Amino acid sequence: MEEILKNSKTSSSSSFSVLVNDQEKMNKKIDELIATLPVDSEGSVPLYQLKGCWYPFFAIRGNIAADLHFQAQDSDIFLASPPKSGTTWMKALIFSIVNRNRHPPNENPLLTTHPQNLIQYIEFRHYLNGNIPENLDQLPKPRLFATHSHYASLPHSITHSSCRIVYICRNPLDTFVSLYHFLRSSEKIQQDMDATYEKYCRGTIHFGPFWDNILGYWRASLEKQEKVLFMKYEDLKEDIVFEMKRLAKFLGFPFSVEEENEGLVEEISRLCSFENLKNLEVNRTHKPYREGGVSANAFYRKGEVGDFVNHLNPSMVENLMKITQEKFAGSGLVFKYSLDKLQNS
Ligand code: PAP
Repeated sequence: MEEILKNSKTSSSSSFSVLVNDQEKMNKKIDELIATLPVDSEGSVPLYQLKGCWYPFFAIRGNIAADLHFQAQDSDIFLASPPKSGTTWMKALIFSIVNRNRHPPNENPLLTTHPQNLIQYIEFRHYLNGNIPENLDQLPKPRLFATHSHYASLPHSITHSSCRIVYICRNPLDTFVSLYHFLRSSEKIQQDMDATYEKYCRGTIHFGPFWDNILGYWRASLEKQEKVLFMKYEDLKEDIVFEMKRLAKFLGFPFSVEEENEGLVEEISRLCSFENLKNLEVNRTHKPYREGGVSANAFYRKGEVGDFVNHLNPSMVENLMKITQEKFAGSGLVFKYSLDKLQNS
């Protein structure tokens, strides 16, 4: 993709931006590139592999378009995650922390807006189907975006600017169980647990392989601490106040001593908690959270660490733990599988 980007820059007689701002030329480039990509058609939706990441059909065009067109600003904040890792929670937290002076907790738009609509995915909302968005410059600063892309396949401008990336992930067992339930409800196809499990283990799953998605951001967070903050769902569950302070500091919106003394951190944590969000009218409805989207309540299921024990048999657990151990060997990465018992991956 960067090759195309380079070629675009040199072959355009006028300018790079003229070339990539033209929707027709963009579509042509996207089509050309997609035709060269490996495809997996075994699952409920076709997946395309780009730079190691398996994109579902509804995200591949957008990712390429964003790579060719998106201009990151240094103040931008990106939330990155593998699907079903706590993204909705983090969207609520980041939005509330960054906008707390504009929107105090009792007037927070979260009370009436689904978190998924407050921070939108770059590859399948802003650049959906490869369409160039018109309104990105009008978004309030700092602009907030989300992505499920791997670090290696992020749009070029994101990795090559000083914008910040917060990454959230979760142990592979709970992530798989959450994904399985979500695919069942969102793709309205009877998903077979064994077949979905096989695909998950093979890596040919939405934005997989799961382990590569995580390792890319893990390594980037070690190399560029000011750019990438690496967070885990289980840590948030264990000590939300500590993790929120860490997050706010990284984002450049640290809580002041006065705010901490007033209990603002706890107040925002309660607003964004699973129990509170799940029960708000905007989130508990079966109606789509946006036109053509899945039910608003599909993003809230159990919100627990360790729920995998209720869904996976021992051999599935053992196998996934073994793969995880092999993939993360030497990386220093460990996950918690329940909150009272730490098991290293
Ligand atoms: P996405 O990738 O489609 O955006 P994402 O929000 O990352 O989904 O994951 C959904 C999971 O987060 C669900 O987990 P479960 O299936 O194991 O229950 C969902 O319940 C959980 N979740 C959503 N909101 C919260 C929250 N405020 N606190 C904790 N967990 C949450």
